[in-house]
Amino acid sequence: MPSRKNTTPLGPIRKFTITEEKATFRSRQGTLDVVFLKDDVVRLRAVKKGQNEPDRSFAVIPTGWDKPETRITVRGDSVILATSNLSVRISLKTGRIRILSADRTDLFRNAEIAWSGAGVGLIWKMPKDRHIYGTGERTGPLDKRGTRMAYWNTDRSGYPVEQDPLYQSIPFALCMDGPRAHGFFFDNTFRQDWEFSPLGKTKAKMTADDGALDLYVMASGTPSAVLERWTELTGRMSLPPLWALGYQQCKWSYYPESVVRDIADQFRQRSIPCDVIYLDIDYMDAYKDFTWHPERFPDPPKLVSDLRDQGFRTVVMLDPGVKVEEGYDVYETLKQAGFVVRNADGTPFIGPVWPGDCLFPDFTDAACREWWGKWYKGLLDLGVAGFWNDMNEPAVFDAPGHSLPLDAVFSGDGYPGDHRRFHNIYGMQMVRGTTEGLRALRPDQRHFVLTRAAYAGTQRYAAAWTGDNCSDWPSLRISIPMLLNFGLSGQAFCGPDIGGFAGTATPELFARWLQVGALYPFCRTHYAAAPQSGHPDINAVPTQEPWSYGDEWEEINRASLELRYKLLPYLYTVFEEITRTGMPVMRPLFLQYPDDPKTACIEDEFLIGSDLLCAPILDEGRYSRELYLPKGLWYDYWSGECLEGGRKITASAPIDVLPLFARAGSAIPTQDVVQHTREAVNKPIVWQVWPDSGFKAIGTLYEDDGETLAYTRGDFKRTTLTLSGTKENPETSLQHEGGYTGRPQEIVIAA
Ligand code: MIG
Repeated sequence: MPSRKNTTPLGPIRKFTITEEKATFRSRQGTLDVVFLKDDVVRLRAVKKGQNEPDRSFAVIPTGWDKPETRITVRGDSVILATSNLSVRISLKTGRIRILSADRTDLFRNAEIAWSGAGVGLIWKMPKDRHIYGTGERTGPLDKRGTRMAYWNTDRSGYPVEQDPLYQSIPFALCMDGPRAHGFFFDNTFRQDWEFSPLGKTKAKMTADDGALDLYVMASGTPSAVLERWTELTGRMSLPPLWALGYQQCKWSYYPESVVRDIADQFRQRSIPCDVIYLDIDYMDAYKDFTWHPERFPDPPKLVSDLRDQGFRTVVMLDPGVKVEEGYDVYETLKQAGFVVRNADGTPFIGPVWPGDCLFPDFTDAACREWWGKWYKGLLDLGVAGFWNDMNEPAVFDAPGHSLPLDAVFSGDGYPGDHRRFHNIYGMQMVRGTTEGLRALRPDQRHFVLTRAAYAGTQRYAAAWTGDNCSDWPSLRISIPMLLNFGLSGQAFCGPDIGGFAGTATPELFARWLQVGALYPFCRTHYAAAPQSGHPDINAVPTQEPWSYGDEWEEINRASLELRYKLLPYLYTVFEEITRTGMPVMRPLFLQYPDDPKTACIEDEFLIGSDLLCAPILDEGRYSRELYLPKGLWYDYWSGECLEGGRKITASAPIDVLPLFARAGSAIPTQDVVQHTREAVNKPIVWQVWPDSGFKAIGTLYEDDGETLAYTRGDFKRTTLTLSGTKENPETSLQHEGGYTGRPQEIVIAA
């Protein structure tokens, strides 16, 4: 929708009706429903006259919210609907909308709903100093003011740091007006385009190519409260298995079996901690899902169980395209059932991906998702621990738009539609099938699924990585704002390919990347070396394992991963927190310090949980950096030096040092280095206690069996450590909750 000129606004309201359920405003052009879902959440939904748009969402789940009390006032030519927290004012004369929070912040001012052809959009005035975050998977700056962005899941291998859009679409924004936060979500799966004028200007616009204007506005005050609402509305990740928090090693591809075994042996011989080894597409027979290459992997159960004995889990890849091949059972059953993506004329769509010509399962059909989920039985039975779903934008070779034809047809669980409507949720519905299948097959186990494509709410089914980045310094740098915005969008279990996927990392780049990568929520090295990725000889490509760069670098890389394993008890505790609150693992400073305006645009530092601050080195040849410490006292994690915050400091960062700081007043549960997560079972927890100026500190530790759902039945242990007293006479108390036994605990007080 290019400009106001070519569009038709909702316009004057000719009639309005108000019921218990909702308020409905009708104009000559369309209908607008306003529904308060909670005292601080309102939904606005507009459809064009004559448009028959099903009211259903892939993102939104039942919330259990109580319907709030709503007041209705007619004042002049306006109708005002209000709860204690939020008011929506509709001008009957113009159809324009104003949404205010209780503290009179203008969330949407002079907002106009308008249609253009099949498209729908919202144009409004935005305060000049509002910051915008979230918006899903994006390169570019942390603050999205002054940017244009699209939502259309896109496979772009070796993407440059300016690439937009990427693989995932999460049309949610977290907005900050000084310390006050609100959020909005434009729930529409068609292609969307958003544009926010730079700071200092006021134009804001979002459009979708078709469908309804379906807008949820969350006005909760603090950013953490908004994220709580947002993740109630679209769901949270469930607690991952502990091993999935360990380090993961991946390459396109490790094969044959002897290579995989050698990689595993190297990790253990060199004492470099690692929990997971990946098998990329080449483990399959002719890229056929749920098969194994007979020569490369002659005895998969033996391999997987030997790896397991060494403390490694195996994760394998599955792509959506199912090879067309007579006699191949996956293909035969899919063809027979018929739940496939179809051409406009009703014939099955066939397009090439890695296996050659493929059918594409119609994951928008519940029966298809169930069929897909059942195939995982064989892999689970032989011991495979996790699953990686790739190419699920979906990517189609040699095709216009590198995907399915726009008029391809999907069944849509009873609301059929075309590819324009279902493109952005194809990947989400694929991992939904995967995860629901795994849950049906192993109901008491936690599962790990990794996806490349997604829509809002996909964290309910899978973790995500940021696709095919590059082995260069700019790609390292943007990984920070990318992951921060990803986490603010609800996808907290995320990470990029450490070291970069395309190209070759220098030793220094890899070392610096692994240093910060050790604190990414999802910590995996991955790189492309396969002949198909343009390397004629897989053995001639420089390798990207922690030991690939010589002894000195190996020592640095080992230390990076050792830090992750030391901090695992803390990381796990932070992960458990997301499942209850929606606060991401990796947090921008403003999320913890919304009152401090200096934190608003910091995008090269971050917090892990609330107590650890990391300011990584993101440039070649740099051995110190400036960083901002929020107000309060901080400890240099390495030297224990106590530093006054609320100012910039310079940290020295020789090549083997990651600048890291602990918040005074915190207590961080750690452990001694282990080589993989299972090894930690009976090792003591070591509390690192960092007293504040009054010699107080508090921290929590969450423990459970790390594998099953027993914790949901009370089989967990939450410990709260409290420090009081004085330096000479410290007093610590440990309080426990839950029925799990837990590990022994030791306490170390810094300073
Ligand atoms: O067309 O499976 O993003 O991680 O190694 C490329 C091979 C297909 C793209 C994924 C990448 C993976 C690669 N895949």
